[in-house]
Amino acid sequence: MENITTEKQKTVLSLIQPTGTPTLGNYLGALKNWATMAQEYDCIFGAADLHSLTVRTEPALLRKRTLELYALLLALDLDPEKNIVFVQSHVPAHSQLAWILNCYTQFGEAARMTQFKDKSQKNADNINVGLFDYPVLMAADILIYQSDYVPVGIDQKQHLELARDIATRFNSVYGSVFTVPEPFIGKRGASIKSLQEPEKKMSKSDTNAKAFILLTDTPDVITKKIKSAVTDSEAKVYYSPDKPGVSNLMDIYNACTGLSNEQIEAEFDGKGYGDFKAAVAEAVIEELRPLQEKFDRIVKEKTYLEQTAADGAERAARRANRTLGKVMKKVGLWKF
Ligand code: ATP
Ligand code: LTN
Repeated sequence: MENITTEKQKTVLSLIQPTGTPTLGNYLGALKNWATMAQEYDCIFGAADLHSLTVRTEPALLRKRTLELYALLLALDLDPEKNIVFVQSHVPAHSQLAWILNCYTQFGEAARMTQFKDKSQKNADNINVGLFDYPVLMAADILIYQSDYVPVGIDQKQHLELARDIATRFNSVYGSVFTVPEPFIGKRGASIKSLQEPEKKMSKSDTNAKAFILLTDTPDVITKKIKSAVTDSEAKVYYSPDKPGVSNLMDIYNACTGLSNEQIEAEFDGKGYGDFKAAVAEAVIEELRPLQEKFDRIVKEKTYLEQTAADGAERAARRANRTLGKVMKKVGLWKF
C-alpha cells in the first residue's frame, strides 16, 4: 500500500456483484481497500449487476439488491463527487467492449477459469454462456477506464490475469490502446474464510447463514455467529495452517484492529477461545458500526441515490466511450 499511495492520479477500478448483502469477507477483502484508495486516487467503483445475471434472480429482488448495494458503496465514504460510483448496466459501453474483446479471447483461456468451473458445479442446471463469458465482461469493465489498479480479493486474481493477457494481446496487434492493469490484493483479509468450514472462502451465497457475517448483521447476530465459529480443541490462540478456524479469526481481528499475530498471541496468552471470540466480535462490531449507521440513513434517500447514480453513469459513460471509440476504429468498425 505504502509505495502506491505516494503516486497520484492513477486510476483505480473495482466492481462488486449485487448477488446478496455483502459479507465481512467482501468488506475486508475488497471494500475496505476501496474506501482507503478513494481518498488518494482517481477511483471508479460500482455494482456489477450484469455479472449477477449469470445466476437466476427474481427481478424485483435484483433491483432491490442493486439499490442497496449502491447505498452501501456511498456509505463507505467513496466521495461520489470526486470519484465515480455507478451501476454497470447504466453504461452500455461495457457490454459493447465485452463483445469486441470476446473476439480476442480464446475459448481455451476462458475454459481454464476456476470460478467458471466452481460456479458450473454449483449451478449445474443453468450453465449459461454468460457464466462462461463473465471474465471477458470483467476485462471490459477494467480496460474501458484504462485502470491502473484493481482492488479485489484473492479469488479474482485469475480473472485479473486474463484481463492483462487480453490487454497485452490487443496492444500487440493495434499499438498501445489499453493500460495493462495490476491487481491490488491486500496482505490480510484477501481471503476471509467461512466461519463454519474455514477451508472454504466466506461467500454471501453460502446456504448456511452461520458461515458468514453480513455487513447489515446486528451486534447480537455478529456475536452469536463468531461464538459459534468452528475452531479446534487445543484452546490456544496462535496462527498456523493446522488451525484454519483460529487463523481465520486472527485474520479478521488483524484486519479490524491492525494488531500483528504476535500482538494477538500475546493478548490471549493463557486465555481460552471464549475471551478471544468475544474480542473478535467486539472488533467487528466497532469496525462496522459507522458504515451501518450511514447505510441506514442513505438507503432511505431514494432521490439522492437516483441522482447520484445518474450522475455517476453519465461521467462513467463519457470516459468509457473514449476508449470504446478508439477500439472501434482500431478493429475496423465504421465510426464517424
Ligand atoms: P458470490 O458469493 O455471489 O459468488 P462473492 O461473495 O464472491 O459472491 P463478489 O461480488 O463476487 O462476491 O466479490 C466482490 C469482492 O469481494 C471481490 O473483490 C472479491 O474478491 C471479494 N471477496 C469475495 N469473497 C471474499 C472473501 N471471502 N474474502 C476476501 N475477499 C472476498
Ligand atoms: N467478478 C468480480 C466482480 C467484478 C469486478 C469487475 C471486480 C465485475 N467486474 C471489474 C473488479 C473489476 C467479483 O468480485 N466476483
